[in-house]
Amino acid sequence: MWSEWFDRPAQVALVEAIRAVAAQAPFFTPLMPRTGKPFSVRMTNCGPLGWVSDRDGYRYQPAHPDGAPWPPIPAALLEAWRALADCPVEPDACLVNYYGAGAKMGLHQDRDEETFAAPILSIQLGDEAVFRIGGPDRRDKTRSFRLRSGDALIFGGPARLAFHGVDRVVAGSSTLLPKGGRINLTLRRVRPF
Ligand code: MD6
Ligand code: FE
Repeated sequence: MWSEWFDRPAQVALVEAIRAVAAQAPFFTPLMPRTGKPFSVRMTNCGPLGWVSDRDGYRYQPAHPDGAPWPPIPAALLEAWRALADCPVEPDACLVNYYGAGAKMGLHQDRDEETFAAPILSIQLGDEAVFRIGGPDRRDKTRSFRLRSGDALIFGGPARLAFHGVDRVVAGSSTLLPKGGRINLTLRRVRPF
């Protein structure tokens, strides 16, 4: 983990870049497969592929549920990937999660990608998260720690398939987003290389 890999001006610039992404690809509320229960986290994507979830299941697809292709991944994020991911190919998906008041994410594994050879790069903006991580089995012991605005984290090697989730977001812990809340960006490689 790199604490504050992005300094405050870089965080401000990233928020602007994400606003531009969301202007083209508005945040949507994903639904749990089968039950149709809404996630508390709102999502959008940039890059050739984007992750979506609805009654039909979880998947990556080239377009927003509205039908428009996802906008490109902002240059500053691709730069961070090149600096941190130790991966010979570019990411082809970037999931943007927004946590408003009370939003959280249950323990899960990221395994919808077609390859697990690339790591996932996770970037935090805004309010602090209490992040929980365990092992490759759901029953493995977990531990939790705080992720702060500007932090960057690589999920690679054995951690690539570790169960993880967000217990809660600490309201008022950052002044980056005027209306509060937390943005998490995850850069991923979906297609094999
Ligand atoms: C979050 N992050 O931090 C949720 N997944 O809001 C994830 O689910 C995640 O941070 C895979 C790799 C890194 C992550
Ligand atoms: Fe995840």
